[in-house]
Amino acid sequence: MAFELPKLAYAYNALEPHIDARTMEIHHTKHHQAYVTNLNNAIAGTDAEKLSIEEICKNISKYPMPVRNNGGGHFNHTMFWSIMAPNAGGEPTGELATAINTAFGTFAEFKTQFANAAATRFGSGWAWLLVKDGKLVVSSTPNQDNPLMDVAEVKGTPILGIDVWEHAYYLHYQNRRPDYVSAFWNVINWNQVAANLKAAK
Ligand code: MN3
Repeated sequence: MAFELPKLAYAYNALEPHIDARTMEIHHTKHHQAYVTNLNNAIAGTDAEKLSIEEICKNISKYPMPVRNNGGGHFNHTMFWSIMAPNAGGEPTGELATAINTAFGTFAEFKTQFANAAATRFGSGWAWLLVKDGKLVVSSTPNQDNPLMDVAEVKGTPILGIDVWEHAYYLHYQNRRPDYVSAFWNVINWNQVAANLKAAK
């Protein structure tokens, strides 16, 4: 069974004005589709065709670079679409809020650390909130790597991620990555992040 581009749960313009429709459409139909197509080509006829994308990521050092780049791209974008939603943002509640406060002291401090990880990732990559040894931590990865990968500097289960490749923001924000990261807080689907936390534990 080949990997497939997931459908979005909302329209391309649903995250405006924070993320514009044109960026969403190109990002989903061109960038993510290319990762899916190239991943399927890279694993065609190999045992990896029987594995989940998570299983592939966890042993990524055993695969050639096209699987790492495109498999990471597929996992990362699938999570990215799901942790955003229209009429979202605000602050998390319940267990997720407690876990963030336990790890970072306050929600504001978490936001500072996450935004800093996103801003300081040089070139293309991702910033993450992940579960590591039962605790929440912030990290970032280059290219399409992610914390599931056995090659990651900080390994764990990601529950929230932001794409800081220029293709994620350049049409609307040009070089202003910090403005895009600020806007991202308005579209975070905390219910999905909370579900991701539950699943990770
Ligand atoms: Mn992207």
